Amino acid sequence: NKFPQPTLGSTFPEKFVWGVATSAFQIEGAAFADGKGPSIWDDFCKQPGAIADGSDGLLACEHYQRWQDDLDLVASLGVDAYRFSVSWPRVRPGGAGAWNEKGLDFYERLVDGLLARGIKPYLTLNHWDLPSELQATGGWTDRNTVHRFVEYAQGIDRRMGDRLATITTHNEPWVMSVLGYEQGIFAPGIKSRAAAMQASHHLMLSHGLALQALRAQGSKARLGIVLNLSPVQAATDSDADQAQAHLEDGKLLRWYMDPLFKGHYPEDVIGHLGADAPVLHTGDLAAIATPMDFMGVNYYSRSVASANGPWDTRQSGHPLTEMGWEVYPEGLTELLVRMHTDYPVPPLYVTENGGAFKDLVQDGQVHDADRTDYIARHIEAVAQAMRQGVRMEGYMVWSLLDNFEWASGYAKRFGIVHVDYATQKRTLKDSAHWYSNMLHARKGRAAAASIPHNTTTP
Ligand code: GBH
Repeated sequence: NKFPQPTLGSTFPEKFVWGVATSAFQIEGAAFADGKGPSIWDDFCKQPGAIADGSDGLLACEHYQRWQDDLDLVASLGVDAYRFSVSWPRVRPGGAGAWNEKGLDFYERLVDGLLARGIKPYLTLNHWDLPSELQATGGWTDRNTVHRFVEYAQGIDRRMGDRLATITTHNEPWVMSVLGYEQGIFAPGIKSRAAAMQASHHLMLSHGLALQALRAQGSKARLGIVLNLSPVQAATDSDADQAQAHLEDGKLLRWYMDPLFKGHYPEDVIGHLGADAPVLHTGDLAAIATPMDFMGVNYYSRSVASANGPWDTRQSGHPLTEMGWEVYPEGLTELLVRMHTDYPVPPLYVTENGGAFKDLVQDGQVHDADRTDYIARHIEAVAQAMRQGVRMEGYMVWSLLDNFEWASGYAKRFGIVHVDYATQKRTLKDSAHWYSNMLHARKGRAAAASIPHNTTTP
């Protein structure tokens, strides 16, 4: 085998959770089927120039119709877990008011379908597709949205929480707030740093309040959040670059980790923000620091900080993915060890890791050696972190399927399963075969190990 085989036996315990991940807007399609309301991403796709290829999420992978076949595909891979998200406007179209039974039924069937196939459901409540009606009053900048989110969390937990392994409140609050409200390159397309920081605070507050509400109603699921994190390295050892790296680390990592685990926002970042710092109410920080049962990290690359403005990844000397992101697995070890060292973290998962690469489609096969190499090296980076004492519980590939890659549309493919959008045909790429072989081999070893050796047949 030309790919490094991770030594699963020695480093990863038998109960380590291997999975694949998706999100609702990126795969479901059926944007207005069965009573679903519009989300801010349905709206954003209509803004001229917002999506690179002019596409939208109306059809996506048609997962809403094809979910049973897709779950069979997930099962065939031999994974332990499937991470997916619920579309809030599918289950409560206006974000408040009436619930949509057909939407709730869809996710309940999905959860039961996973359990029937022996796969643990890892549910995310908010993977960015806020109901449009809540955006009309300011979206995440409006404190009202916090309370609507808590109700949404309670409704999902009441309906299916008894069958979920975990509930994640938010996927990547940094992306939602900074890319959505400051840079405006993601929905809702706003360009205001003050709005972004207020949105960020409300996302974190709603996370903490949702945890409290779910615990109060006796939720059986383990509860946590998912952050997109990277180690931030200085481009040079000059004082200016080091200072820039410290600030960027403050905005990306400490801005979220400090309130979650230390009960306050980082002072240097608050100072840097000045008048753009968020408005807090008494008790908000205590709510955000509500203990979690697990935490997820989405890791794609490192970040390099330079005082001279954005650092061009092409000068790194490392291979780049189709997104222009460096392939830098060492950064994952560095990040996990740092989280474990600097914060009292609960058990950690890598909830997303993967890359957009050029696939070679040939004779019914899809060759993606770069993706296999990327995944293998990052799994090895997780193993390295575990050997240094980090408590890791699982690893999930982003993504199960090629899908709607947000502002990049369908042009960038992250799947380990290829989707031919003209026919919706799914084809396992070489990386899926590699991942699946590894997981089946592991199951084989586990089964062999559980056969009692010293028994004699009568
Ligand atoms: C995730 O976000 C999303 O959760 C998922 O829905 C999405 O499909 C997937 O990643 C792939 O994009 O320019 O080198 O500094 C990823 C969050 C934040 C990761 C910005 C890359 C910039 C890398 N991204 N980050 S770089």
